[in-house]
Amino acid sequence: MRTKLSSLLAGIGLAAAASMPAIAHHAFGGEFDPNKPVLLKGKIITIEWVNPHAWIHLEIPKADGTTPCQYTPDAKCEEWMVEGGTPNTLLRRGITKESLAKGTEIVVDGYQTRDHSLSRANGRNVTFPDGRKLFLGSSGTGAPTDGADPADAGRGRGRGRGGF
Ligand SMILES: [Cu+2]
Repeated sequence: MRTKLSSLLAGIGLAAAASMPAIAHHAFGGEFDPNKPVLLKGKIITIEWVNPHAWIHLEIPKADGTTPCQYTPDAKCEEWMVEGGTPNTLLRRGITKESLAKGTEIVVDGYQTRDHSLSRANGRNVTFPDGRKLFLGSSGTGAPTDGADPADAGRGRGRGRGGF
């Protein structure tokens, strides 16, 4: 009986998890700084294609970079981690593992973490070498309505993007 009950409970737990909306994870403001927009141009070192967020690791060539770049010969780089939406939402927008292949140079604009010492950001848009610009973020997290998220269209724009 005990076994039956616990497997029943486990089943209910799984069903609840599966029906939870994808946007129910963390709020933007808890982790990221809406007043600290960043523009990152670099090559993809690796991606973590995992829920609830895909993470893109980029190497950014920097004069004072700490590690040798993998894709830019004779240069030093700084590694940045960029948070995107779930792999599923990215796929629906046309962002695939293949388009994020290692060594691909992309431009990402987003917002840095509240802890400015971390090289970490919430991605808004990604621009690919062929010029395609796609929304990289999660919808409904409370991120600034900066025009990046097509789902914000009906709500109008909030604050501007400052420098860019
Ligand atoms: Cu989240």
